[in-house]
Amino acid sequence: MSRTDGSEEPQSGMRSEPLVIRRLEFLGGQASPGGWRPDAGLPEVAFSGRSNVGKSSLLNTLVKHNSLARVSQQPGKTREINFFSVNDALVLVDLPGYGYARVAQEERAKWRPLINAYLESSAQLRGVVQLLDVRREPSPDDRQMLEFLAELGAPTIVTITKVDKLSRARAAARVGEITAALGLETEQVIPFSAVTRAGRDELASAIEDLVAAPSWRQR
Ligand SMILES: Nc1nc2c(ncn2[C@@H]2O[C@H](COP(=O)(O)OP(=O)(O)O)[C@@H](O)[C@H]2O)c(=O)[nH]1
Ligand SMILES: [Mg+2]
Repeated sequence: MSRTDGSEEPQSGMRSEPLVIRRLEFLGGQASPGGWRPDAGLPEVAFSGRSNVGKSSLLNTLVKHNSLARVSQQPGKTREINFFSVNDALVLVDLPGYGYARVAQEERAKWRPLINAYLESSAQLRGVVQLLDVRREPSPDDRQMLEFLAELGAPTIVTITKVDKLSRARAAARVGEITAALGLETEQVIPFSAVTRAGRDELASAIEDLVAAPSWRQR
């Protein structure tokens, strides 16, 4: 699932496209708190959201490579934390989707300790991308996750997914409502669509900035 692609050199006079993927590698999955995970050598950026929010589609759009989403959708793998290295420079961390109504209570009890242990203990974590669906009210699980990230002090980017499902005006209004309801800063919030690819480059730039900054844990 690696690729080497020399065809994406920036044209003279143009700003280089953010986060051009030259090499993408699935490192493996973590199934339980304290279980196997890859060595924490590279900066990590994690992706969090409820099931069906569009996380696999967003990751796919971000890296322009469908292998990543394929791994993330394998049965069993969706309950694990999946790690992907990008250009041998950073690691994208796909956290299990939470809060799906059809998931048994017992299953639901597992994701939070796994996710929380990852977020609390990962020394190279530089930030978290939290996904919210433009058409849905943020769930209690969404709010708990954002509160947990705020308590940790982890830099958080919020992407509002599936904005193509609403008219431009309606989507902008919903983004404003969600931002206000959750007390977010406008600069933290990126409207996103995997269908139109709106927000892809903005998200990629924001991730580059997170990776370039020193870890908030060392500040
Ligand atoms: N219209 C539209 N549909 C989307 C978008 N992102 C995801 N979807 C759809 O929403 C469903 C769930 O997407 P998926 O990426 O698998 O969500 P995940 O469970 O969070 O990984 C699928 O039917 C996708 O095709 C988007 O930006 N626009
Ligand atoms: Mg998925």
